[in-house]
Amino acid sequence: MKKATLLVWAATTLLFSLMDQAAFAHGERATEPYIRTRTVHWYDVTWSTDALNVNDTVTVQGKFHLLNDWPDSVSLPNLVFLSNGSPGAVMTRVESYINEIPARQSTKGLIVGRDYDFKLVMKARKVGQWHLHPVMNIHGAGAVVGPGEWITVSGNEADFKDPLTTLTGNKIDDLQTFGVSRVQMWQFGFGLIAAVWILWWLRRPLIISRWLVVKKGREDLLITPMDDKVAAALLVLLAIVVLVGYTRTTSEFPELVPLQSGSLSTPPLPKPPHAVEIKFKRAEYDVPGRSMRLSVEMTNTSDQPVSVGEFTTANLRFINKSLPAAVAAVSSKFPKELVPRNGLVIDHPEPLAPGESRLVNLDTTDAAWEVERLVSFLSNVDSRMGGLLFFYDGKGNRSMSEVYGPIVPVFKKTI
Ligand SMILES: [Cu+2]
Repeated sequence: MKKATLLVWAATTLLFSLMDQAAFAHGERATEPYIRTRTVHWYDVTWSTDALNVNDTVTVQGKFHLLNDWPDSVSLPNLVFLSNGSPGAVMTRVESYINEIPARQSTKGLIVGRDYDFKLVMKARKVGQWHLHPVMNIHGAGAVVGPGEWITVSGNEADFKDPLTTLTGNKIDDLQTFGVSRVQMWQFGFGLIAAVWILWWLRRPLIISRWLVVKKGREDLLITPMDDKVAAALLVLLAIVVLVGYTRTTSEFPELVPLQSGSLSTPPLPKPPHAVEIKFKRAEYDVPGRSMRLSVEMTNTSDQPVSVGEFTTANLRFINKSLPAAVAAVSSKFPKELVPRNGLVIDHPEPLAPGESRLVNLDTTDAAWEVERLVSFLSNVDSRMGGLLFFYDGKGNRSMSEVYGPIVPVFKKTI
């Protein structure tokens, strides 16, 4: 007995010591890799600041590309909602846009293969350090989380205010508390009526005695004339409450706008510059080496020599460190954990001349593949990878190409 008690105590202590660890992430790595690598590719994402006070705003903006190799098992982006990923209501979303069109409602008809820009304005509410991501919710597919940055909020939470002036000029001091007492009054009022009604019946002998009465065929004893009177009075009372409540509310707020549903639509951005045609040859993931290797044939269709600068997938940015334009494209403020240290290694790094075709092997080796839980593409029924390649010409102009195809797991290097 004593042994068992000790065991329970030890197990409980262990469990609580594990639970005590603070949760730093909020599921951004939980989405299946085939969704993170082959649907929404976020790029050029910036955060206007990483430290702010309560009531200050931070703007998250950038672009996203919808990959042509959209998985069959994922719903197409026919209806999407732009949102933010942060641990709870630590910030309030005050504005959101897709292609500069307000995105407070859902947006319909996004086109696979095209690009859009987005902007989120978030107002700090709770003091702390919060990981802030843009998120695209796709109807039927779920949330695709963009890159996250740690934002430090300081100040006094009690100072947080969310004021608003309505279309009719009514000034609301704080949306957090507006109308709350009215809602509570209605909930409490109806709760009280319900409680009185239940107590009216509960005060009498209950189940067994009533069952015996029914068994003896004397249902007439179950409901007294007084019950009928109380029921009628309650009915009249409820009708009066609803009627008076409705009349008073409509006279106090004569102009009401119902909650808005429906959806918006926007044409995609003009196609970004495209200088290089990609012919996918082969991709492998080297399990012990934690390395994703790609073999592609690149053809330069532009009139300028271009070089590979960056490969991006699932918010990871593999940078060709031998190309200054590519290195310069990564802001010093961009989250370091999303820029793998080993970068992108190219076996033929010399610029691709106009019209030239070349077979190029790209190597991305980093523990990030494991850390970001991207290697389960090896056990998917549809083992494919996808991403974006950025190219730079001599003048620093950037162009973009998609790359995607099947991937095979290997245990020693074959590319
Ligand atoms: Cu996060």
